[in-house]
Amino acid sequence: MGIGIGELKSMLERYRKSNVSIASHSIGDADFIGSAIALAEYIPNSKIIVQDKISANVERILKQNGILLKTDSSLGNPDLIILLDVNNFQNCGTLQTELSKTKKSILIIDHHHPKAEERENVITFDQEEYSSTCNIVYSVLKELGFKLTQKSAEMLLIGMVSDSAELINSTPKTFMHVSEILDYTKTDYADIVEEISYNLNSKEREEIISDICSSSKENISGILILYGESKLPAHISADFAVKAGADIALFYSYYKEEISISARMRHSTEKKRKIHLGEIMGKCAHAINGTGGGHSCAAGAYGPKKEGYKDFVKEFKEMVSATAAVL
Ligand SMILES: [Mn+2]
Repeated sequence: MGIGIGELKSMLERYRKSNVSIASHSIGDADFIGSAIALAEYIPNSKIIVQDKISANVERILKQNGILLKTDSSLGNPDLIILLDVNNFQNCGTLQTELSKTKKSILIIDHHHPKAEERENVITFDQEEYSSTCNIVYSVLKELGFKLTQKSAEMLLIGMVSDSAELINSTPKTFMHVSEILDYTKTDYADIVEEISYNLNSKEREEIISDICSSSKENISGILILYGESKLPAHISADFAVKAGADIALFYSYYKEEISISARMRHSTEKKRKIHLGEIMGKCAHAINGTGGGHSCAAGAYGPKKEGYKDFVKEFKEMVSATAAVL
């Protein structure tokens, strides 16, 4: 069942004193963590669920802000499950099975289409007029008259700015909320942008440039794909490759005993081709015996089977080429 902001407000009010588990897609990003921290402040008996890991960049941001985030890896036995920044169970990594089976009430708060799980126990707030989940959570907490701490408001701001690619993919609400929080926290916008950027030193930037130069480049029906190894975390090379001109970038790096693969895509490519990287990464993840998922333009996968990367790329390219063929 779909609801509007008024119903979302009364639902949160109703569950304020309840036990709530707040979860999200696999490899939580700044939008999930920002909105989860703010919501957890409103609902004291809540816990934030991270089923696998949060992105390296968000870990760094938390550390820089001195936020020690307490998380749990399983849903437990809550009165309500809130899913933030995701509108289906497939993208929820290892939580997928549990979410599909549970009879507990699930509230989805998201800003992505196409939507969404249609089940008896699922209530959905999913509106694209918000450019991030942080914008939705900010709106509803404002409606509730809840005063956030400075730190939580800043985390919401970071989520809003990073999810909108520094306000490029924005709506009128994005600008209104960002300006209100900047005013409330007395933060400089430039500091926030710097905080979410990677802060790379010259050696690291040299590595990125060399990884992008030595990556494979293929043009599939007008879509320029770059793929290869990244010595830094893969999402950094993928981000830079898109900034350098790739339509889609797919990079891998080794992380402990795993291979971690990141995909990024230009927003104009998403609009023209209707490609959803999160779905594709989820489908290809079996090649590395792992899991994958994420957003339409930013997604990841990881798994233990390092030698599966070639098969992963092959399938990935086939799926991209299949979407192009439909046009
Ligand atoms: Mn988001």
